[in-house]
Amino acid sequence: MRSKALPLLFPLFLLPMSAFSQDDVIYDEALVPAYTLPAPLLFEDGSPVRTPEDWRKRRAELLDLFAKHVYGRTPVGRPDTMRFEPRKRVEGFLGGKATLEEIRIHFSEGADGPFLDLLVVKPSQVPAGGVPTFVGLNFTGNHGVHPSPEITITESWVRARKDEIETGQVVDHRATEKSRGNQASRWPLERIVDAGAALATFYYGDIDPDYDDGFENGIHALFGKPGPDEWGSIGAWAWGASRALDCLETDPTIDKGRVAVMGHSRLGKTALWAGAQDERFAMVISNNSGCGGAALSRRRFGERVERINTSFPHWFADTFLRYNENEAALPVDQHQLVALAAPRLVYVASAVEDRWADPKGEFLAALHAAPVYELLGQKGLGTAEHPPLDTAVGDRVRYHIRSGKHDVTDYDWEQYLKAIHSL
Ligand code: GTR
Repeated sequence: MRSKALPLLFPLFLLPMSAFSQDDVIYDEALVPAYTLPAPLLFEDGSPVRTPEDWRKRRAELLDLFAKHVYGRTPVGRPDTMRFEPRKRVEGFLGGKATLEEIRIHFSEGADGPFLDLLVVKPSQVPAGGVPTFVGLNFTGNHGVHPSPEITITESWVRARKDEIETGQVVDHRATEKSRGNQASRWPLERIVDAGAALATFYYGDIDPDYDDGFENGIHALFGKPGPDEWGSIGAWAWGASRALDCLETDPTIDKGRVAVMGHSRLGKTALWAGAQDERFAMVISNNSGCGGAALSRRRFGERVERINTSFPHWFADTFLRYNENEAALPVDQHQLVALAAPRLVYVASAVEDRWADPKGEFLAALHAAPVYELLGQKGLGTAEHPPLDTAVGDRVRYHIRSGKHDVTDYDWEQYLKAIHSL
């Protein structure tokens, strides 16, 4: 199918750009500016992308544009010095139905360099061919995904929210026993294992602690301070997801053809960028990823480019700053990031109360990624209408908007489990 620039006719309320300041958050569709999305199926020179072979070239062009202008280039692949150190194995986990493994992925030769601690929980009974597996990035440490004392508490620096300090879950940026299971509602291990799938999760701060320190620590310190168009934290976390997959590839009980990358919010942005770059991921899940994730930047609804670059200067490449209050100049928009998952399954999930993340913008990105899927002989969303609440739609591009707030819930997991089993 041929595509051309997509003129989208949204209510035109033309305010001069300078009238927007960081404090003028748009929560009213009438204030969304008119915009034209860059076409996924047009090369930068304006010529059409007509065949799957053309798409491979266009894909490379788009990856390069996202690297240069948004997330920064990833300067290293899999390091030669990387090694996997099994540290723990527990049979009969979760009342006998699961096996727990902890593996430390070292990125440099000595034991002092940066590492990633991977927690793998899989069903005790593994069919021939292995289990489908979610690589999920977590916010508080692997011990946060379940209260079991079998899970090792992270040694890494952790962020400290006020409530985590007050309840003694975090002391001096180190996690304590009290933080066990503090993210458990987002990681229904029993449900995942009962559905015959595995979870491989790691703490994103192992790769890069989530604060703006001029890239003195984490993986950036090992590979050198990034240049203005090199990886920020999202790029680094995405790289970590690929290294987790390197490790899983050595495990015969994992079905290599059915590994999904999954993240919520800033880690949903990360999952999209990881899946865009690393085609070994058979499925890409963006849970409430918002600005810099699945939401279209040009809509400027909820969080927008200037705000995210100001609040989190370390997440993106410095080059992304050029687009503060200047989204129309971006050579890409986020539907093209979603399209970079094609022809693999991509799942974009929104929550109705999560207006900061612009659920409609997330839906439209999924919708406008579909032409690429169709070119590759796959079905996209199957509807141009934003679906009703709690109704999953789509085929290789899936979407739902669930009731409730910015979070990961059982409803979301139910859909992700169905999706991974459809592969
Ligand atoms: C918010 C940020 C969002 C989202 C979220 C999260 O403060 O504005 O872009 O990433 O954090 O990751 O929880």
